[in-house]
Amino acid sequence: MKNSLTQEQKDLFNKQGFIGPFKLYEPEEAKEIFRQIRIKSAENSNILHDNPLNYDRHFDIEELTNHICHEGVVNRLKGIMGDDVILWRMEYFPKYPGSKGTEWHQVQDYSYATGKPQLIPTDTTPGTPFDLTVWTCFTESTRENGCLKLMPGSHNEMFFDESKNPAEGRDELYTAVNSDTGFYGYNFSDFKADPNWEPDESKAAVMEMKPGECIIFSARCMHASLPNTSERSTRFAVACRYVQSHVRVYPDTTNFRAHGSDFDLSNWGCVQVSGEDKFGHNKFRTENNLGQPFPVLTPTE
Ligand SMILES: O=C(O)CCC(=O)C(=O)O
Repeated sequence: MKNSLTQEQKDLFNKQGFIGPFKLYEPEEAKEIFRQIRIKSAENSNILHDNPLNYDRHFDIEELTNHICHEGVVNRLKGIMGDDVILWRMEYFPKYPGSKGTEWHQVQDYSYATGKPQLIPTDTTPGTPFDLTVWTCFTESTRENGCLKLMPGSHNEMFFDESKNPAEGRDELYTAVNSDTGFYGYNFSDFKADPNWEPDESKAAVMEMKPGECIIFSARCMHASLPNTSERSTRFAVACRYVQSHVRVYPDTTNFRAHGSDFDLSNWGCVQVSGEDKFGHNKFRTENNLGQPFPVLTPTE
């Protein structure tokens, strides 16, 4: 199988909580994809949820329809999560010149957003993550323009508690003014399990990356990014979030609320990027809003 992980890479993932960078696209190809994403993101006629954060644009931008199913992503995920893999969500992470860094955070079931879990696992295997993020950079990602940072080994202990109530960020607490916090409307430090604890920056892995490279990480692994202190260099990444198929996604939820947005989930569905659904917990979509099928791999590819 092309682009699967070696045993050594799987062991490293288990130790660190992340693995990469891996090249998915040549730099020139990645820059062209970014150009297309920028042009097409301005056009909302086929968008699934009309929202400023550009959630789930794999439903109306062909390059992202293909990206979520990229064999360099899916085959590596299979090595960690097993054969049955679902994409449940995708979002943009731009960092413009002058933007703040993203605060350190750790996420387990995404309940920080509303107080309700967005993921409920039903059949976990100890030591195997049920949720993984693939963070792909379509521009250069440098110390100057705000590259990603990860804290190796932090996936083994939760330093943040998503069940806490933040001082701002949720529903009526969200305002356009506080959207410019270090975490998209929230101060993630409100969720610290011990308010006096501080992460040890000297242990952080600072991930400078070329356009077209990706990192795979567990959201339980503490992650953040540097501020963009450059004059003109935008850093643009796309985070694709995948789960094992036993996970109930957006359980008992008709509307998804986070970061000042509220989306009706009626036309939303997960995408089975590998294997099959043996649980029947979730809704699925097999094509995007343009009628293009998601290009799911055959088992041997
Ligand atoms: O790109 C960033 O600055 C943060 C990314 C992040 O928090 C995520 O992908 O979950």
